[in-house]
Amino acid sequence: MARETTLVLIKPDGMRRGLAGEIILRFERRGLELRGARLLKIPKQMAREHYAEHKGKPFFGSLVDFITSSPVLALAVSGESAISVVRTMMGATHPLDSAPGTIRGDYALELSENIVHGSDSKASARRELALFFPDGLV
Ligand code: IDP
Ligand code: MG
Repeated sequence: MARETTLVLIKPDGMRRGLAGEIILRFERRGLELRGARLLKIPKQMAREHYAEHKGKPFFGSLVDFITSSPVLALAVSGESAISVVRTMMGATHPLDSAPGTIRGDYALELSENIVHGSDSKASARRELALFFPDGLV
């Protein structure tokens, strides 16, 4: 048990559909705390860096194109076991496998447009938070 901070991105599809408020509400109601928020259109090079683990996979190019297609909301979300709690709240990567009650299970159907990103480990969270919040958190 430990307090953690994780990076959440409300992806371009989530922003275009006006779901940012609902998603933030879910995290806040769960007891998680916002320690950073940044609305930005991700530059291509930054997207390649963010998704570096997927470099070389067939969907890498379309993933980078999609995440850079319009603004995202980057959030630093803190709380007890925040990394795994947020992943559980997001649901499975493919929305068709995501349970009802999860963000993807309630709002998405397509793998490539699955609304949210959340760091998948302590190492990823550290790396991704540094990329999106280079000046640190409040
Ligand atoms: P995650 O977002 O649940 O951590 P990852 O495996 O890290 O899932 O993949 C990053 C994102 O890339 C996914 O959220 C999804 O939108 C997209 N993606 C993953 N696998 C595929 C695929 O096989 N084809 C197309 N897009 C994919
Ligand atoms: Mg991932």
